[in-house]
Amino acid sequence: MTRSRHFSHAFIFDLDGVLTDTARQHLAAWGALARMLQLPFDAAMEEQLRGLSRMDSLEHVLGPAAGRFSAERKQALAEHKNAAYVDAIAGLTPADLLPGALAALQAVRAGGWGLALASASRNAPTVLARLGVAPLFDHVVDPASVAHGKPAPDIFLAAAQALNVAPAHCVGIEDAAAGIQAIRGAGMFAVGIGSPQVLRGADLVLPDLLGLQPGLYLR
Ligand code: B16
Ligand code: MG
Repeated sequence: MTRSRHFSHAFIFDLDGVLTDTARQHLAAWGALARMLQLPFDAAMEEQLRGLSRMDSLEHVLGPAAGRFSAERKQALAEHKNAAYVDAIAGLTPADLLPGALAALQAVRAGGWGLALASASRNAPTVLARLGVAPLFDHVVDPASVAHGKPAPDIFLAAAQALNVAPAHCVGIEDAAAGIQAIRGAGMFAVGIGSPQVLRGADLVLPDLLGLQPGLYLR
């Protein structure tokens, strides 16, 4: 759904790890799958998985063992992981918004700028609804509609196009290195949420959304 208006600028948010800490539940579900398959799963892999699509994440978790699994088995493993994730997010409420998230979204709306979601997650509409913030968004990109997942810029470009705002007038906000690469590839101003060591390449890195000042990043 796109609420159509004319926007001079737009803010395009990632979901998991930015607005809510569901990155934690994604990683726990992947860790459980790796243990079930007796495959290694370490802290470095956790960082690399952030923002990747479900099937790209699965390839990463399987690593060199990926060739041993048929396409059907991979599909079943991805569904197994998703079932664990869906269970884990069943009880999400607005209290699960990360600090500063609601105020950041409200500040964008108060500024009259466009607001879109560019999450790789097919569960994003459910998560947004449970967090109580779905009505604030002008557009939510369907990740199934874009050809290439993050780190490709496609999902951010699709958001800008839906809002009819030039990429140079958009600000993207991400917690994943792959997401920052996607935003930069789209030609947008990139705000990283997390650690500057991990989010190299971002125009600005903040520890959380509490310090977000949307009006400062427009060009
Ligand atoms: P699903 P984001 C991403 O969401 C997660 O960071 C990533 O861990 C997950 O694999 C991906 O969504 C796909 O999620 O399996 O629910 O479709 O960070 O882009 O909001
Ligand atoms: Mg994320």
